[in-house]
Amino acid sequence: MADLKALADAIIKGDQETAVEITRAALDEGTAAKAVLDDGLIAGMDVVGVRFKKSEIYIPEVLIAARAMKSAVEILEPELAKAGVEPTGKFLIGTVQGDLHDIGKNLVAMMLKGAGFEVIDLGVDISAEKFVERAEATGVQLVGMSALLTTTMPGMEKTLKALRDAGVSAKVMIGGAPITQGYADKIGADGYAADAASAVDVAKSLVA
Ligand code: B1M
Repeated sequence: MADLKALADAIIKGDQETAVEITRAALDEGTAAKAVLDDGLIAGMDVVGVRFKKSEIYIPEVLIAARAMKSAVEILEPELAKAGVEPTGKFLIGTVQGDLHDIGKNLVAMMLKGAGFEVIDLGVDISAEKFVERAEATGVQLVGMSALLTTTMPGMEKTLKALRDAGVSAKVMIGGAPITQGYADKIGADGYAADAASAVDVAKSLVA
């Protein structure tokens, strides 16, 4: 039986080798990729977040944990994607300008792929102009924005306005730790999701 607690501990310690090893072993013995993600990787990263907030650890430790998480997530990605069904829609996603956080955004992208969306991932620090240019060029049905900083949240409103001003008809959904349904309503976004799993439900409902 895979030790997902040990996996969470490996993420907390930033032990990339052990995180990758346990992730592979868990998949080999048939543990569901979603359980490895939720009970191992995300559980570990949650602890990292709490410790960072309390200043018990600092940015280098967080970066090392993030690197371990990224390597393990890369192993999980094909398994999560396999759970997908038919192509559901085209989804453009990125982290807004000034914001370099991408772990959550990558998870959302991965879950969307798993649910059958074709995902175009723009990466981090994406300007409103870039979102508009790529949305127009790709003809996506959905544009998703992620923000992890209260200081970069206004980039969502700016991007949404730029998309509307340019006549882009794609539905827009937003998410990230500081984002709420209230904020989504305030700026006029079509959808909000608190986590990667509900992002899939919201995206599906928006293209239905
Ligand atoms: Co940063 N950081 N960070 N950081 N960091 C936070 C966000 C912070 C809350 C930590 C804290 O103080 N407790 C804080 C923000 C405070 C605030 O604004 N209120 C913070 C800060 C201050 C900073 C810096 C300013 C620190 C500094 O330099 N002084 C700096 C900013 C850099 C920048 O972006 N310009 C910074 C830097 C970094 C690192 C580079 C070290 C690293 C990022 C590495 C990377 O992403 N590649 C990092 C990390 C790792 C964190 C924490 C610890 C973890 C974030 C994370 O990956 N969580 C974070 C504390 C925390 O959140 N607990 C913190 C795991 C991830 C799975 O969750 O991203 O929330 P999350 O995604 C979820 C949902 O939000 C949702 O689904 C995801 C999966 O379930 N979701 C969506 C996300 N996007 C969505 C989009 C959707 C739908 C749902 O639709 C499109």
